[in-house]
Amino acid sequence: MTSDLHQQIADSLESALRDVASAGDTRALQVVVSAVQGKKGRLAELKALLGQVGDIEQRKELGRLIGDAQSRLAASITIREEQLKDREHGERVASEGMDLSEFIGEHQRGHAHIVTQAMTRLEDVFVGLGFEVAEGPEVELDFYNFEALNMPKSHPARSEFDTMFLEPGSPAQQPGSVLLRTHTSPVQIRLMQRQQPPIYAVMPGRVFRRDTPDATHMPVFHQIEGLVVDKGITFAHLAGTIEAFTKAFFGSDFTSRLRPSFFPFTEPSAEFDIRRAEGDWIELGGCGMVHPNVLRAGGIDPEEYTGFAFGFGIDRMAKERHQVADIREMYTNDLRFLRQFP
Ligand code: FA5
Repeated sequence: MTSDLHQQIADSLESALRDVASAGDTRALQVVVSAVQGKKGRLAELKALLGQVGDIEQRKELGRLIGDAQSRLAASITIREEQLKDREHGERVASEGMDLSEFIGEHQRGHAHIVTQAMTRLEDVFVGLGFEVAEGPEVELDFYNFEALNMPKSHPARSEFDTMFLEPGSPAQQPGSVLLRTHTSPVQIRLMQRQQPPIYAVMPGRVFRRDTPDATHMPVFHQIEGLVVDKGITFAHLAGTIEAFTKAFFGSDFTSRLRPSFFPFTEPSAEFDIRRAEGDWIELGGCGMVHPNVLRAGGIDPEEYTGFAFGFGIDRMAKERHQVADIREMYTNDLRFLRQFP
């Protein structure tokens, strides 16, 4: 009887291993597994027969053989399962993947979006004027977006920036201290903190406000900040830079004007408008002489250095340059619109 059992153990292991190896997919494997490993599996049935073996040593030995067979079976199931999962994953990826090799022809090649084009051109114009290009984060701290720009907690000008706040990322941060930047001016502070004058830099980027979309407003738009800090910088340098920039970016049939205005971070402050020969004045941005408190927040001595800063709306510049009637048109992603500006 025991030699018979030996044989049966070997046979049922072999047949179970064969079944596992021939399972063609994970579902078929599951069926095989419940048949060979379950209570009704052949090895389990053989184990139940052990009670009939009288000799205790032989019973032990047979028990060990069955245990070994079960371990080998379990190992082969794991290996087969991995193989099948790998194969099925590969097949799924292949079937869901897009064929990016399709040839769409030379004439249908894409091009940069009208706002990206404006941004690149702006950078080119300012690099041509001797400026460097810097960047800062879109998720900002209250400190950089407001506080260091001479807008302490209770400052009324804060309410002009309809701000989107984020949940603080760490328990050390106060609620309301993390936000999506409402302008590119915080990059001024970051730049001053890491670089001593002379500074001649522009800082383009995306900004966010809870503004209702209309012909000239979007809740997500783009600005380019300018910052110059050096010895002996005056308002005349600011006016000259803006005039040079207007001619270079828009062409000689555009003129610019500066209108007195107010920003907490500049003193004096002005608003910057442009127009075509026959057109209406369009507000493009704000500018002014950097407020001494802002220089101090950036670690620069206002007794030694002065500076000017500006912040223009890039989307409005693209709109004016290409005579687009409504700023929202630029974000509907209608190819018929976008293809007009190759
Ligand atoms: C500012 O954001 C100041 N940080 C600008 C500045 C920088 C002043 C440095 C002084 C020194 P203002 O909120 O006016 O200012 O926005 C500047 C420009 O961004 C506007 O003139 C306009 O061209 C553009 N802009 C403002 N809101 C929107 C909007 N919702 N959609 C599109 N463009 C906008």
